[in-house]
Amino acid sequence: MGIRIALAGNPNCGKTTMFNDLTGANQYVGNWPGVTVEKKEGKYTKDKEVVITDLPGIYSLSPYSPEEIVARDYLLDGGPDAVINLVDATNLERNLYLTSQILNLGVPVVLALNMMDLVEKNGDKIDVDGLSKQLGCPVVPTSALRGRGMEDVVNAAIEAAKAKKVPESQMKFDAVVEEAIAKIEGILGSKVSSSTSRWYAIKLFEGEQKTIDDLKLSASELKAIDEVRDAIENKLDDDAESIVTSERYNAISHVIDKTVKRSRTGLTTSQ
Ligand code: BGO
Repeated sequence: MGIRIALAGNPNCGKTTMFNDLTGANQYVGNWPGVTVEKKEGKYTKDKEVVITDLPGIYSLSPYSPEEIVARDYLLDGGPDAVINLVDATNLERNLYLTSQILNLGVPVVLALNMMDLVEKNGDKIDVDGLSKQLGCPVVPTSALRGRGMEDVVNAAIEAAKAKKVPESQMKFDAVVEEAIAKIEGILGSKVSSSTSRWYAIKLFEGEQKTIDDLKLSASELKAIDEVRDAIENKLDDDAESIVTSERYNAISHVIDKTVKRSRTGLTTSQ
């Protein structure tokens, strides 16, 4: 049996460049079932047993665009054996927003810290080991443009896939929000696997209709979840979706503070 690796990341993080580096001419293009979103797959040039799927470039795994739905359904439904999540390392804070969601999907993840050539050129420093500890997954510096780190990142993904090692992220929300998520995980019980329960609990806390529909929860379970959400919304005087978004950015800021040293006022995106 071959190994399936998905490439996921924000638009412009270098996914196409990396996909071309890894697959060369061994590419086939089609559509994802039922939608007009392009699906690109290819065989890894160094090992034809490894199939690489290029997911559409997205900023989030919310269900608001066909691209986001395609990506999250593929990842949640056990499509890939591992995900390489590319981030533009010159824009780490924004790119980690998607990462913070991918880490909860119950799939092995390797973070490709792409555009490291630019980070180095800018004189900025990223503590790769520290970042790996915070995110709870392997982190590999890469430069897809220069073909650097390509073999290392695929090898890390193959290893993670074989070990079925899902991330153990240290990124946590404020205690009251964590408590609410834990309560919802309790309500879910064994309806979802333990490796995906945080993902589903967060989505139910947000009141996301797609997840409510997918999980076919009973009226009493939904009522219990509504009560948990209402209590926190009242306490924090905000809606649950906004609460989760700001908690994600707070957790990301904490990670950045611990792992990134900027030489100037900020990491830049200049080429
Ligand atoms: C242009 N380092 C650097 N420096 N650049 C990179 C790297 C890297 O590691 N990886 C990718 N890029 P895509 P998505 C461009 O096209 O792969 C560059 O959306 C230009 N084009 O070369 O397309 C890559 O698939 C003119 O840059 O990303 C590309 O994820 C001037 O990042 C861009 C400058 O890569 C996006 C850049 C005509």
